Amino acid sequence: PTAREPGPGTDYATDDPFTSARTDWWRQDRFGMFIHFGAYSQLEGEYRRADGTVCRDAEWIKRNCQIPMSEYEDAAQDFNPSSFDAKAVVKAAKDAGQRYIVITSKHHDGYAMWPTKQNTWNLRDHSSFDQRRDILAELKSAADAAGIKLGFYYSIWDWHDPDFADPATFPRYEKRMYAQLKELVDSYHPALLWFDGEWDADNPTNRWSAQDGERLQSYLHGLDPDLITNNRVGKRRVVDGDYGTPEQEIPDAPVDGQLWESCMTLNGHWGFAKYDQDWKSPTTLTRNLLDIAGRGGNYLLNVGPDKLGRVPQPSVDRLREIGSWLRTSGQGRAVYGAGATGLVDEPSWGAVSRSGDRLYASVTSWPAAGQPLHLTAKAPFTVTGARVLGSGQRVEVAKAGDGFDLTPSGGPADDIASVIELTVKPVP
Ligand code: FHN
Repeated sequence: PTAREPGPGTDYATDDPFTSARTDWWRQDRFGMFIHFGAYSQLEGEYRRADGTVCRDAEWIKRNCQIPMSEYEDAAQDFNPSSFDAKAVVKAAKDAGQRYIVITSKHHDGYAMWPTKQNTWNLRDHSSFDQRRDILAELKSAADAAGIKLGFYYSIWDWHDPDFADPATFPRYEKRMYAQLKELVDSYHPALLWFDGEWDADNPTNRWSAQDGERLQSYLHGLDPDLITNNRVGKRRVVDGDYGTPEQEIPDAPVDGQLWESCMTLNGHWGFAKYDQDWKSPTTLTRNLLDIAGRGGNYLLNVGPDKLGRVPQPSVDRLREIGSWLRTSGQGRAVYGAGATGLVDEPSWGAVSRSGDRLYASVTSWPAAGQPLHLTAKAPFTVTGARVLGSGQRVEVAKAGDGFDLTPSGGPADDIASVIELTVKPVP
């Protein structure tokens, strides 16, 4: 493989993701869109067996519904996501206030969403889609035009490649995997690679090791020194990529020694499942983002386009509402470029994040008139200013016990969360 020279000053032995210029955008942006889209989307979550019974699942439908490979391949042959509109997807992300997108280039079913040259199990060669189209290229140019970063999810685990499961043939698979990743990096210049399927606890045939992950990681850095990778490039929960990836959960406090990103679904599934209308509310989703930012993490919120490539309307609606909260009265300052405070404990009445000399207290339980919100200090600091974003409402600040009492003079500014901006000065 041809490797580019490492970027000036990039020494991966000492490069610290917490401070590296390479990860700067990722640490600032905080909020991204995950997209699960692949051959499984064609089934829209339902598989009708020969005996008439219906089995339901989303991106795991092949395995969990035990669909014979030939039948799954037949379904993929009909896959024609002709309504996939990269500009509309990017607009939905932009409207949500999401600043990066991570789309499945290949999920566990092994189906590549770009015209890979390593096999024909891909959207160009095995589908009913317009052969001139390349949705990853379309997404890349729409994202570039909108100033949004694009990354690719890539599953190491592969249900389709016959060489994957046998240790004797695994090196052949691995060679193709390296070649596919090189295609992705060279053709689309992704800002990050999001690996998955590296585990072997529940998959004994997957012998992927931490060392395999390290080798892959350094190969990728040779291809693009600026590339960011998640931790699933090696063994999960061993921090060998740039950041940890709690899934469907939010750590209940800042995580020591690790950048992290919580990935979560909007309903109960990653891939499109037509029967799942159990959508989380915009209030819950926005508050999740605030909790995550205050604990120093990122939020990767998933959409699963349908078989035609359309993002479900309930997803678009919810994303728009989160974005509208972020755009209102500069409330987005509580998220973008903000992180764990290091100064206060997380209060029961909301979330607090910090950006430089500002604390953003996002209040989800507004106090009754005249009642204070207590902030417990865990390091000494003084407060020189306080106001509610949007209303400009006066907030009285008084030293009290182990911290400060903040007493607003009126009602909440926002039903989802009202943000009190405090100007603070740590006491050395
Ligand atoms: O099995 C996958 C699942 O389908 C989905 O892609 C999630 C997203 O983080 N990751 C895996 C499970 O850890």
